[in-house]
Amino acid sequence: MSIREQMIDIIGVPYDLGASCKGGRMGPDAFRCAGLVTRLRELGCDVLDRGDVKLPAAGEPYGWSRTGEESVSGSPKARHLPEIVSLNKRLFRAVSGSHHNQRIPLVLGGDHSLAIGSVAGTASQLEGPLGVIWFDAHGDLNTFKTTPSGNIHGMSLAASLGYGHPILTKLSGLRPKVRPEHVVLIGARSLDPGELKLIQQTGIRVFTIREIDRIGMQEVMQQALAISTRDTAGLHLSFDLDALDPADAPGVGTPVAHGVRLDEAMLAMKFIYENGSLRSADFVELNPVLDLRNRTGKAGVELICTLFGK
Ligand code: Z70
Ligand code: MN
Ligand code: MN
Ligand code: MN
Repeated sequence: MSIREQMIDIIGVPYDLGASCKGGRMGPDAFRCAGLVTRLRELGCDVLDRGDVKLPAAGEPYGWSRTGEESVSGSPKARHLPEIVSLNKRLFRAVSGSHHNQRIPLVLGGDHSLAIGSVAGTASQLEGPLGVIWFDAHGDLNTFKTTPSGNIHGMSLAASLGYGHPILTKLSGLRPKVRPEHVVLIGARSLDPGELKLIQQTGIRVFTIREIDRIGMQEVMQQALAISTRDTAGLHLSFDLDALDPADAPGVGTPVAHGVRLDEAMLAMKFIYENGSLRSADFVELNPVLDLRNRTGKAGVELICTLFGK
């Protein structure tokens, strides 16, 4: 397939408020240092680096919680809730703006709680339903009621589906942003009891590592793209780098053994590119503090370049 002229807006979200492990706040710059913009331009993409979505400095009246912990109506804690809500509203506007300019938002994290704003922004700009492919070692399908940690990065897919506290699910409008029958989770190997229950209840298609090993990434992606693009108006890719094997991606907060190998993930990106439905993407959970010579940042750049036609 020949390379399309693709117009990409890079949007950084340099925060790790949704994660226990700190350092993800430097993720966006680590992607940039690995040459992301230059590499995409070499492919023929029209790339604008829009800089970072930022919160006002602490102390300004935007609800920075002093303790960083909020207890909401009897539920377990959701840590840094006001900041994460504010950040996602800003990201929602940035992502919506990119679509308005006919550009593809490429959101760099930062922790995975940013997907709440990113998915909502893309969903708000499509003519029909949104399909989502979510690469992750985890499910990110917890709610305030089921979370074992209080970390909002473990709740972002649930929130996008309309499950959880209204402050997250109704961040931008009342309706769920995506329907379970259009969602695919790939690479999952660390799911909590409440997440397994929600998967059963909703029927979300999950491709575990075991299934990838059994049927191969080509078959996985054929099925994943069929599910996420059938009767949808476009596709969002949310790629948590901890989906990858820790040997290929050591720079993540919560590495989980036996992940997706980089060559398998590259193949997956190639299939998404060839499908042609991609409208937006996140690459998240890059933690340069834990990385080895930016290996994970470079892996992310290779994945992104393949996603855009390398
Ligand atoms: C767990 C939780 C998570 C990433 C950890 C972990 C979630 N399910 N996500 N690291 N990237 O706390 O909800
Ligand atoms: Mn995640
Ligand atoms: Mn994860
Ligand atoms: Mn394997």
